[in-house]
Amino acid sequence: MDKEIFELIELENKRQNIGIELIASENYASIDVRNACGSILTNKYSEGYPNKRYYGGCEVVDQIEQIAIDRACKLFNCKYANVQPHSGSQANAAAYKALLPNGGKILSLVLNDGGHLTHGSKVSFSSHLYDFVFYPLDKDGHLDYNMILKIAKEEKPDLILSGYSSYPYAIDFKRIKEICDEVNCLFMVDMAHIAGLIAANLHQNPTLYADVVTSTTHKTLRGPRGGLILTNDEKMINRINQAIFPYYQGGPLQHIIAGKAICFKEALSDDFKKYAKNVIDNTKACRDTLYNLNAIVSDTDNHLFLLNTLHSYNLTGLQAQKKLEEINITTNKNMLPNDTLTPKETSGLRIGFAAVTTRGCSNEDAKEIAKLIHMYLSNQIQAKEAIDIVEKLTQKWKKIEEI
Ligand code: DSN
Repeated sequence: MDKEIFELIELENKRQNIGIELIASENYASIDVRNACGSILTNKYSEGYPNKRYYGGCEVVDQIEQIAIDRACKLFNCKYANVQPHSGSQANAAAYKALLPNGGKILSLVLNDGGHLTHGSKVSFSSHLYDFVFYPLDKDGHLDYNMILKIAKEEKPDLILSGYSSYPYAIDFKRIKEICDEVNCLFMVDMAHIAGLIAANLHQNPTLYADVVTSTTHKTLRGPRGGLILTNDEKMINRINQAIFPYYQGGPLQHIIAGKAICFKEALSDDFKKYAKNVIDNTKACRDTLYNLNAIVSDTDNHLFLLNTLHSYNLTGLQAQKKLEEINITTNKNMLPNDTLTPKETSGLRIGFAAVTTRGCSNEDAKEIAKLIHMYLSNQIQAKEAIDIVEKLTQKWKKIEEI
């Protein structure tokens, strides 16, 4: 046994159990998902796709991958899926390649307003391979569809990209599709953050409108760490498949694909629908409590909201993140719309309830967490007392290894 590593895994297990996890992109996969991901499937090479492999001995993994594809299509009500992307970034790279084989112009959200690195950041492959132009949020932090239309008419992009990393409101994909039709361009959605809410029919489904939809499987969807691509267009799925393998990736991770298949089955259940509703209710309860305590917060329609720590507590996002870590609450610093600080500091935090709701966080617990965050960031409570409250809450909830 490699004691060094297994002791560290045990330490991380302890950290996850004693902490309140409010990073909006994290969650806890079920024991079935984790067992599949830790299974002997990791031993198998299977470059290619079901029944079209470059290796022998793929008859079993062919079935696993086909089940994952079929369940993904059922869950998101679409015709074709590629379940091989190792991550959301790989999924986005392949989607761009399939949509714009010769490069082109992509209209995407200003990154500081909630876009992702692969949505045109200077430090990501995306801005090196494609010509990105951007639309901003309005002064209240909402999408302004008329503004998107105006910019699209000026810029004439080949593709409009929607789906964000820190946008707390519902997205009208139908409206963006109308804009795409008006300016005659393609439409792509990266639904990674809200995939679980879409699966539970609590958000408009982008597969009805977009040419290609990408996602991760480990955020609100609560599966293994990995990516996913969906489309209703037969020509497009062929291009997507080629863009994943052999263009960007080699051997698929069949142990993770098995975990994705299990996650899709779990997400089709009534229990998952209740879970996703609780995520939204808990997020709103925490946000409303902070608002009533006079903190400056965005509103929320989904699994996350933004807390302006600079103007609420005179702390940068980085300082607030570090301070909450002292009492075992994990969040991440996040740029706010029109932020005046750098991405390394930021003016606020992104707070999400997907993970703690999986452990059994109730609406009352969510309100208590809000009060605790407020009191600790405004120095009204000592660390020792705050840690005791965190411990009481987490001890009531499910242990990570029992999920
Ligand atoms: N890093 C993820 C997030 O935290 O939102 C996006 O990939």
